[in-house]
Amino acid sequence: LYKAFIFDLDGVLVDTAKYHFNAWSRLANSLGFDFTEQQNEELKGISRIDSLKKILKWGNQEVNEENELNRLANIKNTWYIEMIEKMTPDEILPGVYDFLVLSQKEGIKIALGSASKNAEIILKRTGITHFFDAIVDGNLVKKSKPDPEVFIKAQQLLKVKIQECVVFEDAQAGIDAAKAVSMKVVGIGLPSNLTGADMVTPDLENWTPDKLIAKI
Ligand code: B16
Ligand code: MG
Repeated sequence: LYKAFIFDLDGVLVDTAKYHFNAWSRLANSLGFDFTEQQNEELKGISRIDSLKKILKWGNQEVNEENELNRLANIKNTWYIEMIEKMTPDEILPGVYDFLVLSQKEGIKIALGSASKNAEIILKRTGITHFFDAIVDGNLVKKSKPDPEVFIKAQQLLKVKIQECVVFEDAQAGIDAAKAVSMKVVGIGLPSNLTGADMVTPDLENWTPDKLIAKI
């Protein structure tokens, strides 16, 4: 029944949320304000520019010119890249590596479906690029999650049907994106943060593709 797995990156395969938080906090501080880790939850899964707009609102900063928005986003991204350039395979989240190995062995096609424009660096530094039959990231899509474009692109590149795909997501925006086209979704995290997922697990540890498929 299921022939393809589409994985989100940040929060599913690796924990880059902490680096995003660090770099955005540094930018906010340089503008004279701060925001909380609770607020940071709202930035998960959404694009860089949408994140910036939310943060500026929290700090009551009025920035409307596109050039200035891009300048600020680029500063943050430079700091973010400094951190992800130092990532190692140790930073792959629990259970992920074995789950990718088993999925590949069973002939399941594997895609990335991430909002990040830095996905390739992260996959490379953590040594998991070779598992992916298709990589769809923020450079390839026009509309960000909760729009389903990213998952539809992955499904098309893998040449499978929508109903043959299972999405793995840690953010509500991603669950909503998958559900907008009725794809099955496994939520990674806490059930309270992941409304509408077909099942939720804290991580991929101790799961095999078969065991997981039986639950959705
Ligand atoms: P970048 P995902 C998302 O990754 C992050 O969750 C989100 O916080 C970030 O703003 C977005 O990527 C864009 O990232 O600035 O690297 O292009 O969860 O979709 O893998
Ligand atoms: Mg995510």
